[in-house]
Amino acid sequence: MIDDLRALGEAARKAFETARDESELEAARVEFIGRKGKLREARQGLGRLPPDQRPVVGKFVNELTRELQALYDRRKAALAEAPKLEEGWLDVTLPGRAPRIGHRHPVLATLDQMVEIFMGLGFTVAEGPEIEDCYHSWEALNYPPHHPAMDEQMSFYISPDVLVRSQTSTVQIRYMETHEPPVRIVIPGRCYRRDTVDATHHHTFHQLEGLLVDAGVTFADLKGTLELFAREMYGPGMTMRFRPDFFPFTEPSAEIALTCIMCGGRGCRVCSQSGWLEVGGSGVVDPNVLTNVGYDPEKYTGWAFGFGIDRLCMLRHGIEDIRLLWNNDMRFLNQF
Ligand code: 2U9
Repeated sequence: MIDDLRALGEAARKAFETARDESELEAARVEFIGRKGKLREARQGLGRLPPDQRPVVGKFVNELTRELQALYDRRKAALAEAPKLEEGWLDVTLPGRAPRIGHRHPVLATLDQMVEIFMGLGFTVAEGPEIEDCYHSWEALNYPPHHPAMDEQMSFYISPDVLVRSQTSTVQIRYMETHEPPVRIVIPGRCYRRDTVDATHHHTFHQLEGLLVDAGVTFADLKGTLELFAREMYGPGMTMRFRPDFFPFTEPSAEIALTCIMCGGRGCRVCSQSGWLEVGGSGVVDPNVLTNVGYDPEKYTGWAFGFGIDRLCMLRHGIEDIRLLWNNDMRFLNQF
């Protein structure tokens, strides 16, 4: 009988210790120490034993019952204290989930590279608001009232005097209003135009403009600076072409073209067989603009330039449709 009880005790201990949740533990309790459980049966069988064995076996049954009841209580408390295990087993040997590491958008990476080159040339970065008034957008930049050059900018108006900026030139005005020469800044930033979206146009795009104002500054400095920039950005074989252009805020003004990045200047479909790609504009700051910000145009001269960053990014990577940059398709963006 004692041997049977020992085996029963072993089975009960194992059942309590390995119960994985409260229902398994409850099933073990009912089986071994419940009102109709195996220990109860054993206690009822005591009467059939020879009288001299009853006290020994009875004591054994009592001790086993106490031990198993204590074991059950401990296991029940342990399961109650580990609610996380109820939601599923935590397998600490599983490899963790690596956080997804992002990367810069190709347009911003292009912008950073450009800014870095100009910082190496002694320029600092200035920034300003994307929502502007008409004074900083037009008047201060020497646009005569109702001049058709404003139509070219295809601006989004919020009210008759408030618009989202169509060029970062507004920031140059704001910077000069609050700083004295010498000025040597680049302005990277987002701009907006009421353009119909197609493969080469987007309503939201990025510019990098630069401005240098000091005593004795000439157009030759502008050419030297931009040529150096082009070689830093695209390699020593890169050349720049300047052709006369018109902007209300610069006089003289020049369109900037680069040796075609696709064909190296030999002529291809991307550059319409010309060997050149137009990437921006530049010029000597109009004296009226300097006067508008309170600088003496007899004392100071300056030059400015502007690049379309999205366009430079497309050329750099051979991207043929600007929409690919902005529809947030990670399969596309992850290539850069
Ligand atoms: C001030 C004075 C002069 C900045 C300039 C351009 C010419 C130009 C284009 C580049 C590509 C616009 O995004 S784009 O289409 N920019 O052609 N920008 S001169 O000249 C300035 C700016 C501010 C006060």
